[in-house]
Amino acid sequence: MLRDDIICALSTPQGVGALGIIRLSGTNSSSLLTPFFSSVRQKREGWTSHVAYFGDFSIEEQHIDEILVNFFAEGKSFTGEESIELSCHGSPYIIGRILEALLSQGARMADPGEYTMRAFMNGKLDLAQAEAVADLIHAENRAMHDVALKQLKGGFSNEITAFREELVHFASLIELELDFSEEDVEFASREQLTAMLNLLKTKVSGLIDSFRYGNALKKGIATAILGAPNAGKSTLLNALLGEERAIVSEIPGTTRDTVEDTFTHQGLTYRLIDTAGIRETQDYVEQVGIARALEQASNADVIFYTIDSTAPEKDLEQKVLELQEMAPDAHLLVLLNKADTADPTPIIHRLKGLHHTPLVVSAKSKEGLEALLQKLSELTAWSTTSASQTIVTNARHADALRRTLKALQRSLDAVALSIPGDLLAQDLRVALDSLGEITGTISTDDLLANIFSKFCIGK
Ligand SMILES: Nc1nc2c(ncn2[C@@H]2O[C@H](COP(=O)(O)OP(=O)(O)OP(=O)(O)O)[C@@H](O)[C@H]2O)c(=O)[nH]1
Ligand SMILES: [Mg+2]
Repeated sequence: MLRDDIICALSTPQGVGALGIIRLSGTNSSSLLTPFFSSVRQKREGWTSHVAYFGDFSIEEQHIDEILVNFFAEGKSFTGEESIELSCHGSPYIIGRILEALLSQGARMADPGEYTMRAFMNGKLDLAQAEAVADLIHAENRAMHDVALKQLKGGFSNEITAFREELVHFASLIELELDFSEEDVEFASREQLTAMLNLLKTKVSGLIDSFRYGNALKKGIATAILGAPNAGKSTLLNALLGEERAIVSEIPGTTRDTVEDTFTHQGLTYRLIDTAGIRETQDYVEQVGIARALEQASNADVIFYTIDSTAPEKDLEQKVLELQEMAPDAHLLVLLNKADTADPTPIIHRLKGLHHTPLVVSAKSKEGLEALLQKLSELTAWSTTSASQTIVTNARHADALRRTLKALQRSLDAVALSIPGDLLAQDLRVALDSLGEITGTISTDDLLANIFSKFCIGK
């Protein structure tokens, strides 16, 4: 897949801007500039890595722009190849002329993600790190930024590599045994192998568990507001978003469809979803709305079950239990709303047996909302006591880890049942390969094309 031609692309956004940055990468890419670039310093000193050269860009006597050229020597650049970063004024005309000139000298427009793919192919980054580049560009909150940066710096890759090293050690001993199969020798202690496999299983499971959180981080933590009609759900949505996003009225059944918007609090992005009030109804549209509300509940990471303290449901204990059953993995927060006009104490007593400490709020006067946000942060922050310090945010990695886990379990079963070494070796190999897919030790052209096609052009 690696081609040795010179690629170029605009790395800054299309359109008018203060500056535009054009990147070139490939052997001798600096030579493409020779017919167009005149810089006193460059003429005097030649090209030195990591030096910026100021000069004029001209096409056949026509002066196009004053530009700044950063030169990166082979082996010292992001891609590992000789590279140029050319800053010009951000006019689409200027950028168009410069790209045209470079193409006329034999450069080719880069494919999406091709710079990062070259960096991977040249061993500057592994695959998980390359994917982190895209995540870093798209990170919209502090948590995603932290995870992407850690992954880019190789934290996750080091963990995977350490897992593989443990496995390689035993896999090679088992394979050695196969070479001496006539002699019935055991190089790999089955006791140590079992201990190692169990430890690895715990670590891999921890990473898989972190994906539920990582996925929520990436997409926004799904926070569904549920409750009876008129409980104040839409008022709460508006209060948390700080805008009049949903219609509020004293008529029960105002919200018919789900209304969704995001907000960021303490570095995490939440997808807040207002839903139709749940009740028995003959109205078809309302029924569909309620079905959608329940669907949101079953997919939610967090549920705000909102109760109108002035008119609590008779069967609210039952409702809380039902919700818990419907979304066993979700964090359920019971909110006693309209505390500005009603005393919620009797409801607090009713809920005592359910081990749910409700939060007393008023969506209208905003009292208790700070405490609600605080509680939300506590529930959704990645606990430092979790099995894994690393958070998996990539579905491809989660899939490879699940396959690793299955292969580890099969290996453990094989050891426990004293199954012949060749079958055990095969399972260990599957675990090794699945882990290797994450960092790209094992990769196919299709996989790489799929990953890098999702990148921007110029990255
Ligand atoms: N006093 C008081 N009134 C509130 C509070 N929250 C909401 N209300 C009022 O309660 C009524 C219903 O509010 P909504 O936010 O539309 O209620 P909802 O739960 O979205 O209702 P549906 O969409 O019909 O399910 C409105 O008249 C609000 O002004 C509150 O904290 N205190
Ligand atoms: Mg509503």
